[in-house]
Amino acid sequence: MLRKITLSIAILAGMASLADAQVYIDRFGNACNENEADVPEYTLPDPLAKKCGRKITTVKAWEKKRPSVLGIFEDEMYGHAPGRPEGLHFELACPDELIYDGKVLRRSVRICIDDNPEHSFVALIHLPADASAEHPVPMFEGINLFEDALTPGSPHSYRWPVEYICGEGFGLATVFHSSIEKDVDFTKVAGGVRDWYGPEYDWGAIAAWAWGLSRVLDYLETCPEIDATRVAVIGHSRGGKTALWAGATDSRFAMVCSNCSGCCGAAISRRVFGENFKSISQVFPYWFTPNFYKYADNENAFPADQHWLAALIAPRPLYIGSAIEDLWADPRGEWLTAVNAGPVYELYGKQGVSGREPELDVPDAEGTVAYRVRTGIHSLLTSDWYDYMDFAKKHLK
Ligand code: GTR
Repeated sequence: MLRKITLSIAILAGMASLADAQVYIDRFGNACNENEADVPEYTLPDPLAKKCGRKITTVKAWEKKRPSVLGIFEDEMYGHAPGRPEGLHFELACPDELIYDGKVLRRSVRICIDDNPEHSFVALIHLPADASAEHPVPMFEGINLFEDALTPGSPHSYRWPVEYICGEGFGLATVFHSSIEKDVDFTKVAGGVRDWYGPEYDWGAIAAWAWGLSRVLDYLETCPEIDATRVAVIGHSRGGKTALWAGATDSRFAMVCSNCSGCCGAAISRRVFGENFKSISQVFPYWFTPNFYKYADNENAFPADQHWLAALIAPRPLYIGSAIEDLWADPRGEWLTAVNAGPVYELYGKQGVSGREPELDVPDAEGTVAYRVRTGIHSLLTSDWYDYMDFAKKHLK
């Protein structure tokens, strides 16, 4: 691997001034800049700018513009997804069981799109065993990138610390992403939801995964022991991009947590730092609508930037988490998204991030938008959950 990582000791200021030349060459030979000094000059488009040049100053005017903002991301990045299928129904895939010394109830639910048994995927639901209709629990929900990650003792189980989450009074719903849509080019491997729906829709895999999360939420709404008005959608990396898009497209998600989501997630694209449009659209073309490819090497032509995506989540709580060594996901660009989504939150009388330069391992979480950059690499750690949980307890309890 040609990645040359230099860990600056002055890491904090370092978010602004990683001095050493760093370039990552992806497998298509694209050079991706990881040197702050080489970030090009750019002008961020203002989500509150009106066509006439004046500025949006009211919630009403923003909500009038909001569908067109959503439309930009549908048309140009993630693609259009169908709505809730008419034939949607749910079946228990196996009897509920109690795990973790009886403290956690585990349920496997088959989410069936229609009457074809192959058109279905399984969601795993974990609930505090004492969840009840009298005391319905709030939830976290997200796509799971490793099929075994919810198996106690698996090497990936640290990503979803079920016992901790349920011990805090929250439930957790996960779906293995590839059971909704394969994480490979569907023109080469069929059998995912985009294949079931056919070419009528131009959605990429991220939109398909987000759509799947909405269908799981449809199920959660049927459970009296779950409070479906308090569901936080969470995800790491491609799962973080998916969580942001799910939160943008489905306002039933009451909170969004994006962990190390990077390019086409929480990172400002115009910085062209770390993974960029050219690289992501060549390495992962099937994540996006084909219309997106024209922006390869042309981030400035995109009619929005990722803070507009974050703004689509307003006024709901949003937590953007980065890792300082995860230059590929551009921690500083993720922070700038949190900062620049702020004015839309302020329209609703909500506070964005403080605007202080990020301090390593210190959450900036007093507002409705939170940001934190932690020590370490690209990962969703159990310790990340502590910060997301604090935020969820503040906003969803
Ligand atoms: C990387 C990809 C990122 C991120 C990550 C992941 O290879 O370049 O955009 O999504 O995968 O999902 O783990």
